[in-house]
Formats: sequence, structure tokens, C-alpha cells
Amino acid sequence: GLEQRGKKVPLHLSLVTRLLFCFPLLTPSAFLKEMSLTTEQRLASTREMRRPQIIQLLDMSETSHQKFSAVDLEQSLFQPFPSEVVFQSYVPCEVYEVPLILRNNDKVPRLVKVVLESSPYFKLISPSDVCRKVAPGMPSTFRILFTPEENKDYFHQLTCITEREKFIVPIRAIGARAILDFPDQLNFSICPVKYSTQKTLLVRNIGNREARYCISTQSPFSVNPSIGTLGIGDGMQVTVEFHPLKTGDHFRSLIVHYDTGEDIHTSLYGAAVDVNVRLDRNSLTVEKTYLTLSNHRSVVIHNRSEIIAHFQWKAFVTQEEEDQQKLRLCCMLRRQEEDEMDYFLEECRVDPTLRERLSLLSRSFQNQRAKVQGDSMLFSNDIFTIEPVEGDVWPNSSAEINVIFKPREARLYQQMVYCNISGRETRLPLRIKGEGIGPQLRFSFDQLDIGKVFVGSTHSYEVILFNKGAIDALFSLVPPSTALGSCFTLLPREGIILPDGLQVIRISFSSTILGKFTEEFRFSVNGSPEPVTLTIRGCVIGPTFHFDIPCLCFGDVSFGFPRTLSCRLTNTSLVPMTFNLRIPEDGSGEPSVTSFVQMSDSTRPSWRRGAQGHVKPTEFTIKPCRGTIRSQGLLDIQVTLCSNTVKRYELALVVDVDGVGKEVLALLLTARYQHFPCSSSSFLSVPGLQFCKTSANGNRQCMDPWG
Ligand SMILES: *[C@@H]1O[C@H](CO)[C@@H](O)[C@H](O)[C@H]1NC(C)=O
Ligand SMILES: *[C@@H]1O[C@H](CO)[C@@H](O)[C@H](O)[C@H]1NC(C)=O
Ligand SMILES: *[C@@H]1O[C@H](CO)[C@@H](O)[C@H](O)[C@H]1NC(C)=O
Ligand SMILES: CC(=O)N[C@H]1CO[C@H](CO)[C@@H](O)[C@@H]1O
Ligand SMILES: CC(=O)N[C@H]1CO[C@H](CO)[C@@H](O)[C@@H]1O
Repeated sequence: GLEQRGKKVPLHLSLVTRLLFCFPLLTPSAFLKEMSLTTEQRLASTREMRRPQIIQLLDMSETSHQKFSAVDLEQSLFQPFPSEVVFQSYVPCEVYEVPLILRNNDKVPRLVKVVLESSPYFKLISPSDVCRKVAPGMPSTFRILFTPEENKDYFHQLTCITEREKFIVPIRAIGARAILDFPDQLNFSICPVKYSTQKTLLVRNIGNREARYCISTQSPFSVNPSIGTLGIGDGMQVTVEFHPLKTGDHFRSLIVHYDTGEDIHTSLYGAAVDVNVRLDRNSLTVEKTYLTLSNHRSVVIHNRSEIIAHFQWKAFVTQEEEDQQKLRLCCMLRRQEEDEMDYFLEECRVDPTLRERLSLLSRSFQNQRAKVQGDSMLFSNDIFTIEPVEGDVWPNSSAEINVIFKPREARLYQQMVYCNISGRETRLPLRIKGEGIGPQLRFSFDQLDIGKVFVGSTHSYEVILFNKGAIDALFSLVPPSTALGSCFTLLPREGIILPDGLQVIRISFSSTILGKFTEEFRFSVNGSPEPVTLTIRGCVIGPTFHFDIPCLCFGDVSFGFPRTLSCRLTNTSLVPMTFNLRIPEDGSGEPSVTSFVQMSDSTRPSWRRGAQGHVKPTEFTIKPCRGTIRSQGLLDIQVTLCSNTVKRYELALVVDVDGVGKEVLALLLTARYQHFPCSSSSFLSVPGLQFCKTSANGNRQCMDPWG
């Protein structure tokens, strides 16, 4: 088991440890110091001791009687010192010597042997008692002689063989070295964030070998040059830049890697802070602006710092959001490309000569994507423009930034923009607002009260539409949707009014609809969300008219004797009226019969029978019963009553007016039946329909009306 383990020492692992230990993180000064030591000084300054690299485990039963050891297997039985034999600062052909001490770590005496593969430069001198066991805790000292031929690096190794293992002690001869005199630390102290602060170092090669170097560091630091050569004793400028994007402390290393294998570290430090660079406001409202016109306001970037502040106006609040947007755009382009490719390949199947254009297509998409990637994503917008969108503000000065507002619609616009500026970690937000306004049309008055107008009469009015705004106004009437609205005619219905101009709108109105009304007329204005309105209110009334007497009093009427009265119907309105006169309570039967007719026509049935009919006779005649009275005209009306009924009359003559209504006015009619002195009873066949008379003293006398 031991044997096997011994043969499988993981070599690669030990190599890593070796490298780590041979090239520890050295500062330039430590490196210089180390390189300027003599071999003796170097040995004298060596303190640390490391476990050697065991390359093989041996079977102790073959080499020793002491098969067990107090030293654990990871350790060697002998501890070498120094762990690495180093020669340096030598001159060719001189002989240098370094002792190697091997101390017995075990609790029992042990043997140790050292083997050096033959070399023209290195010699091993073993102690004279090399074949004797070394007592526990005691050293055995070997000597290594080195005779260099040139001032260059030599590598060799010693193999130490104990009773249990073989291990290696490396020999390194460090020849000429380049030494760039970088400082151990470079302190940028406090710098503005998002700003590039540079320090230039004058570096000389103070070593004895040409320097072939690589210089590297990590963000937020950068270095220039990063690679080069520098002759012995020569100097060069190295610029280290600190460009922090975040505030706070930043620690990094500047690593100078030499071709001889050493990595020398300079610590870099810088603290990034926000400086006094700011906007004079964080919100800005551009005054109301007419469509198609533009207005601007300015915001000032104040720079009270010592730096030249570079600024860019952005639409996104952070770099991350900006990058996401780029990603989205690229994805979109990729999908679009795939689609177009699919389509194109389909075409190519039909026409193979198109195939050449395939690469053109793909190149065009490639270019577009590159453009997106390289885009600095400056703010750009159709409505708001920022000028300048990028620039510099010098120390102790300020920059005026114009925000130009060019609305396309009549509405409120709001937008956040962000100023990415040196000296401030976060982008400075600015809220910009502006309101677009459309043409400004107004009526000279927005309410027109036309009072009472007669039905059917035509009236004209004028209102004035003003353009109070700064831009042309294109207006057009929204056709009214109501019945009354269509009784109005507004002219012109559409047109254009220049700024400060006016347009007379003629309104004519004639209504057949009675009653109060409030009608809103709307003119839509191009570019304006709200129409300009005109409200017309008023009342349409019917014609006014009256009779010249309060009552048609027929007084006492005699049976069958017509009596005619007249009255005068006067039209006091400004419109003609068409009327119809009737007496609703009058009978609807045959016209009543006069006594003359009754007497001369013997074929007529007796009154008695007529009176007995179910339909009462029509007793009144109106002349004319229909007609039209012109505006402010009058008409005499004759009403004839021929009574066939024994009764007291009290009824109404009503007036219907066309287009206005029925029974608009009523005129009282009164009459009283007066009985007749009668002699012939043949007429008086109907009891109660006698021509009787009651005298003042109460005597009742009946007589034949025709007697
Ligand atoms: C850098 O220098 C400043 C003073 O200039 C000092 O306060 C600070 O401690 C230094 N920092 C480092 C890391 O050297
Ligand atoms: C800026 O002004 C301050 C105070 O007025 C002054 O100390 C500083 O030197 C000025 N800096 C520059 C770069 O002009
Ligand atoms: C923001 O401004 C800083 C300083 O000018 C600059 O270094 C950085 O690249 C800008 N960021 C973007 C995303 O443009
Ligand atoms: C105008 C402005 O703000 N610029 C300023 C830059 O800073 C100096 C002082 O540091 C001011 O005097 C300037 O007015
Ligand atoms: C106001 C009025 O009564 N209107 C007119 C109706 O017609 C008569 C007769 O012409 C006029 O005298 C009234 O003036």
C-alpha cells in the first residue's frame, strides 16, 4: 500500500504550490530589495521553511530496522533549509556556495543522502560522515557550489533520499533582472465619479536586463502602455487612469509581469465621490404651444467643480435599462432577419441566381445590429428635443440646455429625461412638461337668447367667430342631430380663419315646433380636441289672436228663427294663422230647420220626428269656419243660431290653429229659448215641446207657433 501511494504523488499539485511559493505577491520595492541582495544576504534573510516536495515513498523495511516513524507521512523525515537553494547577484566564472541543512525530524537516528544530477554549473559537496545516521533533531550540512557561465537564470534540483522518501530541493540561480521602479502604492485619493482621473508615472528600468513587460489592472483602473520593452537604464511614461462609475472606495492591483516570470504588484486606490455638478431644476414646463409651432425653455447645468464635466442626455434612468433596450432591439432585428431569410430562401428555390444577394441581406442586418450596439442611446423624441444633447461643461461655468417643445396634438405631454454627467454617479433626472394647444376659436358670445319667436316665422341672426390663437383654424359645423336643430341654418358651415381673423356666421331660423328650446351648435376645429360651441335658446310660440267681444250673447231665441251675430277675430302676431272654428257641443246631425222651411215643405217630417231622432241637429252655422288671417290681419266671423231645441244654451266657440293646436281659444256663446205664442196643436204633438209661455204671474200659456 505504501509503495503504491509513494509512486502516485500528485505532481501537478506540488507544481502549483511551488509556483505560488516561488513567486509570492511582491511589491516593486520588495522585489528591488530582494534582487539587490547577494546570495549570502538572501540566505541570511530567508526565514521560512517549507515542507519539501516528496516525489517517492520508499519501503522502510528494506532500508531500515526502524520501520515506524513518529513523523507523519505528509512530512519528510528530514527538513531541508533553505527550502530552495537560491543564487543571485553573481558574476560569471566566480564560485558561489550555499549550504543545505537537512535536520532529522524523527525520534530515532536516520540516514539521509543527497544526489545532484551532474551539471557543469552545480556541484554538491556532501559532509564527510554522510554514511552515518543523523541523531534525532540534528542537522547534516551539504554544500552546493555554483559556477555560472553567464549572468542568466539556471535551474537545477537536489534529490534528497531518506529511509522513507525521496524529496526535492530546487536550485534556482537568478540571473540578470529587469526592475521597473513602480511605486508600491498609487493613491488617487478622492476623485469625481464617472470622470477620468489620470496619473502619469515616470518609470525607469533600474535592473540589469532589458525589461519585457506586460502591465495589467482591472476596472475602474486602466493602464497604458500595457505591453512593451524598456532598455536598461531607460525611462518611460506609464499612465494609470481611474474612471469609477460608482462612488465609494476602489482597491485594485497594477500587475507588472516580467518575461522572467515575476509578477510585481502595485496597489491602486481611489475613492469616487459625487461632485458639485447639478441641474438648476429638476422639472421644467414649457409654456403652452400651438400645434405646428414650437417653444423652448432652458435648464442650466452648473459645474462648481474642478473638472470638465461631460454630459449626455438619455431616455433611460440607468445603464442597465439602456442595455436591456439594446437587447430587445437586437432580438427584434434577429427575428426580422430570420423571417426575411425564410422568405428569401423560398425565392431562391425559384430563382437560384438570387443566392448572391443572401450575403448582402445578412450583412445589412449585421450592420444594423452593430449600429444598435454602438448607439449611445442619446435622448431623441419627436415632441421634445434637447440641445445640445451632449457636450462638456467647463470648471466653474455652466451650460444652458434648451428643451424644445413641438407638440403634434392638443394635449399635455410629459417626459422624463436623464443627464448622464461626469461627477455624478446617478443620472440627473429632469421632468419635462408641455401642453400642445390647438387653434383657439371663440364666438363673440357663446349664448344667444332669441326670446319668443312665432312658429313659422323666419329670423336671422349673426354671430362672430374669432380666432384668438396664433395658428390658422379650420372649422366645420357638426350637423345638428335634433329636429329643432335642423330648423337652423348656419352659414358658412366650414372655413378657415387666420390668426386674429374673424368669420361672421349667419344664422337663420324658422321653426314649426312649438316650445322652449336650448340648442347647442358645435363647430369642430381641426387640431383641437374640443369643439367651439354656440348655445341658442328661445321659445317658439304660436300666433297670438283674440276676439273683439268676450261673448256671443244671442239672448232669447225663438224656435226655428235663425239669429246671426258677428264677432271679429284679430291676429296680433307676425305670422299668418290658419284657423278652424267649431262648436263642439253643437249637435252633429242635420242642420236645424227654420220655421219657414218647415212650413213651406209639406213633405218634411214633422219637427217632432226630427226632434225625436237620436242625432241632435246642427244648430249653429259659422261663416267662415275656416280660413287664414294674414299677419296682423283680422276677419269678421258670423255665427248663426237656428234653434230647434228647447233649452238654455251655454257653450263655446273654439278656435283650432293649424300647426299650433286645437281649442286654442274659446268664445262663450249664450242663448235662451223663448217660446212662441201657439194656436195650432197639430204642431205640438210632442209634450214638453210646446211653445208655451210662463207669464210673470206664473200662468202658463201654450200656443201654436204657426197660428
Ligand atoms: C490615500 O491618500 C489619502 C490622503 O491623500 C489618505 O487619506 C488615504 O488613507 C490614502 N489611502 C490609501 C489606501 O492609501
Ligand atoms: C473655480 O473657482 C474657485 C473659487 O472661485 C477657484 O478656487 C478655482 O480655482 C476655480 N477653478 C478653476 C478651474 O477655474
Ligand atoms: C455616462 O457618462 C460617463 C461620464 O461621461 C461616461 O463615462 C459613461 O460612458 C456614460 N454612460 C453611458 C451609458 O453613456
Ligand atoms: C454658472 C455656474 O454655475 N458655473 C459655476 C461653476 O462654478 C463656479 C464656482 O465654482 C461658479 O462661479 C460658476 O458660476
Ligand atoms: C298687434 C296686433 O293686434 N296685431 C295686428 C293684427 O291685425 C290687426 C289688423 O290689421 C292690426 O291692427 C294689429 O296691429
